[in-house]
Amino acid sequence: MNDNPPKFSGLFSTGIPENAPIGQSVIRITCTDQDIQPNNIITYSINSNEFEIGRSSGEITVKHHLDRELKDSYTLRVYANDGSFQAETDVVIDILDVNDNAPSFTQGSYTFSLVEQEPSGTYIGNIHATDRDISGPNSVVYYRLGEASEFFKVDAQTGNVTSRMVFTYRNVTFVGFSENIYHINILAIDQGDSPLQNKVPVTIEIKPANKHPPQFDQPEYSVPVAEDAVIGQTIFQLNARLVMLMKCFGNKLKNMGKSDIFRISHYKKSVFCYFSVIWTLVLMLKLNTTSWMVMELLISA
Ligand SMILES: [Ca+2]
Ligand SMILES: [Ca+2]
Ligand SMILES: [Ca+2]
Ligand SMILES: [Ca+2]
Repeated sequence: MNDNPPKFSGLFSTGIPENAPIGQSVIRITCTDQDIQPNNIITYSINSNEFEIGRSSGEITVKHHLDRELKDSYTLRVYANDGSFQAETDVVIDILDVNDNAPSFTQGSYTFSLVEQEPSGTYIGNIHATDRDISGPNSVVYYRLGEASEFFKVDAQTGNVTSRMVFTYRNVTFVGFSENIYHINILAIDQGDSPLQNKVPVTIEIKPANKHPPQFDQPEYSVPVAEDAVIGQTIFQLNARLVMLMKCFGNKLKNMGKSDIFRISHYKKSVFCYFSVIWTLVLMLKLNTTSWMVMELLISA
């Protein structure tokens, strides 16, 4: 007579590599039942998409491809049935990492610039790659140049790109002249047993040095304004040399003061042979000296 339920013969847990093929054995579940046949014949079952169990063998096998980067552990409910009684237990299956992800750069390409005449070893930019494998050698990334270079190097750990020489900007004579542009490839390689790698193109453009940085003639200008100054009145005008330098280097004037009262403005006036714009400070509102006496505007180039 069937009066003894099946009993699992222990706790079951195991690990399996994420690249285990379909059908691979994971663990064998065993039960004891003190009855005699047929009342000790156990039928096993589980509810899982990834694993299946042999109904009479109790052997759990892989049913679908696994991916540790999607799910790194399964807890399966296993049922053992002797026709009258059903016992249940949990089986923990840890998915073990395999180095199946190559490092991936945070950008598809990188573009940096370097000013000429900077010393060898100057920092140019940083490249970075990540790796989806588990922390440890499978996802520890180091960097190196795809091809040996006498011009640039990359730090294996940080991904910092630096120069190996002093560059001189070459004056371009026509559009599309690429003498000042360098192309290199940088590899990111993981440290798995079978290392995986990825490559990224890096463009470095040599820029001309700003040999004549714009300078104001005075550290500070004090300009008296009559309280009955009219709107649109020119308060202050930058000198021609400064305007020319600003135009040369593409800098913009910034009005960081009370822009609702004064406006940094420019208007056309063909005074200079190269530049037809003069930068001026123009009054925008009627002044009210009861509320303030001194106003500061910061102009930067
Ligand atoms: Ca039984
Ligand atoms: Ca994977
Ligand atoms: Ca992996
Ligand atoms: Ca990896």
